[in-house]
Amino acid sequence: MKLTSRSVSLGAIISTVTTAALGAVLLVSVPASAASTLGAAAAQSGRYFGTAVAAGKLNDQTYVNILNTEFNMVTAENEMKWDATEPNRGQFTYSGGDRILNQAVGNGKRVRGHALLWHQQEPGWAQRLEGSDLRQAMMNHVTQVATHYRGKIYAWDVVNEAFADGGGGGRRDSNLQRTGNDWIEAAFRAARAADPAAKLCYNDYNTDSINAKSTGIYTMVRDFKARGVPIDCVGFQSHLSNNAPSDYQANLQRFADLGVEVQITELDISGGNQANAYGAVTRACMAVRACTGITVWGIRDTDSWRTGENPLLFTGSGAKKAAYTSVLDALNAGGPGPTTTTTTNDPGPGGCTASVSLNQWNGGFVATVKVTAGSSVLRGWRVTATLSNGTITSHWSANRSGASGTVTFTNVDYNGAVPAGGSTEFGFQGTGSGSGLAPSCTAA
Ligand code: G2I
Repeated sequence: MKLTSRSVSLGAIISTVTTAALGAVLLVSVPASAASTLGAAAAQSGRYFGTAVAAGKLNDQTYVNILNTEFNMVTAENEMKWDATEPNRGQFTYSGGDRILNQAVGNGKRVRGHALLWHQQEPGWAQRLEGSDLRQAMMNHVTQVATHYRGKIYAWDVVNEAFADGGGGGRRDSNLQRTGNDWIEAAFRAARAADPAAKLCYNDYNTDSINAKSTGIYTMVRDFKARGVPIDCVGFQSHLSNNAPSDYQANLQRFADLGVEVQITELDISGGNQANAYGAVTRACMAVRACTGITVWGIRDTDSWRTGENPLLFTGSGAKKAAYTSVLDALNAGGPGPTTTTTTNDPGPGGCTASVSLNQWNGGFVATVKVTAGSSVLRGWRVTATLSNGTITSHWSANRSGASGTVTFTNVDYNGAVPAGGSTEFGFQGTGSGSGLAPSCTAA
């Protein structure tokens, strides 16, 4: 018997208790209190729930109210794309992207960056380039935009939609691809160098089942992991019709087993039993530990790029649809999530605390450590952490000494100063287990 706390009345639970055998009752898990918003419900298992946002709608009160209440991750629908951020070669404009980022951060949300390189929405000047001139422009674009947003982006879609549809499982032809097959890894390396704290994702559509296209991407990710190309996550856009494919979860899981996070990045579903399909997608993510969050591609049906298909969670007037309830229930039902452990010491004036968010998979892990200043400004910091069964293979936004046992991290030049009560993050990746890190922070 499966109970979801929102759909079962107290009377029904009591009658279950009085009529069922005790052993059966103990198997039933009813959360003490179910969360009432998508973001809070996802956060219970260490996940996020996000939406695409259009800067032009940030004056619409209904839109902003739903955004601020329900979501804790934001993607700029168009404003961080190449045509928006570099309309003329070497001239960067961040007004739309910054507006979305500032609105999100000001309301306690994180931001997914979308997208550094994509064959669509290239500015006209880039569409006319080829070869080494284009390659130089592409890498400069990645470096400039990732540097502008350095330290502020949770995850970047570094490369979007580079694989072809149809049976071959190969790359899509584009002027980007014609600069050489290594353009994707070159972009990931440039993005890592520019913003070492951002998770770096490959993002695509029609990859929601085990098919030739998703397998082509799977093979690329496996190769990147084997050769140390910095990739942290794969985005599954999930623009679906009718249903989630029956092997949706299995497909997410096979990527997770490569040691990357998986994220559902642009979810919308038209036709069929929409509430059921949304529930199935959400449950699939919840069942995959490395599935760190879900983003829907817009708030109300009238905000969707799929005009007339009503593929989202809110009606045009902002009312919650059946699909909303189905997603909320699935998030509240829980599932194994990215684990988060927190240790604190008493910082006192001038002191600091450290907490770690750990994404562990079979054979490896990524740890993100948050350093928080006490009641006065920090001028520098030192964090020690213990790796009893793991070895660090790479790290970012800190200096490191040691790779296993007691490992010490100190700030780099750009993140040593932390305002009173403020925080900064660094991270590392390793093989084996990252459990028991118990980081502790001292001012340096
Ligand atoms: O096409 C759906 C999505 C597929 N994956 C990548 C996403 O970035 C993509 O998003 C859509 C936006 O939702 C649309 O809003 O990307 C489209 C561009 O390919 C966006 O459409 C564009 C229109 O084509 C432009 O004419 C318009 O100026 O939106 C622009 C801003 O409203």
